[in-house]
Amino acid sequence: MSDYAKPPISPGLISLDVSTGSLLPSGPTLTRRLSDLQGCFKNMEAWQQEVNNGNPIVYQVVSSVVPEIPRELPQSVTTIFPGSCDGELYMTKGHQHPDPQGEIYYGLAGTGGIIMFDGKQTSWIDITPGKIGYIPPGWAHRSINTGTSEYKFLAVYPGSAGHDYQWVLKNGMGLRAFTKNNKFELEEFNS
Ligand code: M6P
Ligand code: ZN
Repeated sequence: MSDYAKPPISPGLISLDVSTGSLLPSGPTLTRRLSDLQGCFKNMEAWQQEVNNGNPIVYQVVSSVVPEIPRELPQSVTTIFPGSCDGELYMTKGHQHPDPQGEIYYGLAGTGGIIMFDGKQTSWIDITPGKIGYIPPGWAHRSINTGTSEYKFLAVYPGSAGHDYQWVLKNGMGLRAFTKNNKFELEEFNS
């Protein structure tokens, strides 16, 4: 498996293949199956059934060799596969940054969006290839594939930011994204 580079890191070029979502050179790749998204989907029975019945891959994250440590600027390419669980669209776990730092997501392929939540206000941003979504400090963020093909985006974030998943499990994300009768719908998180 590829690993992160060890500081001090030399200036370098990274090639991004948009069709495969791969980086060269690349760091670790993370694969999240439906079972890794425990507590994320509204219909927990449907989630459990689909975990028992094949446990599909929901998304993959390919990291660059730049490590998640203070003052570095890591990047990653996330591919969310198309799909839904009882209508709730495939998504990332979603996280808050323990060190409140901003982040950008740049759309590479497919159609998707970002749900953001600061504990009070919610926001939805559509992402398509060429669009940049800005995540301000203090806003938890979750990505959604709203289409029928793979949704890919590049993330760039400060190495000190970190990932707090418990915050999302405790506070929710403000909104949920569904496909109903082939139409995209956003609903209040606890409706
Ligand atoms: C983006 C970045 C990563 C994050 C990944 C998956 O690539 O924000 O830091 O890990 O999306 O999101 P999550 O960690 O919420 O599963
Ligand atoms: Zn983040």
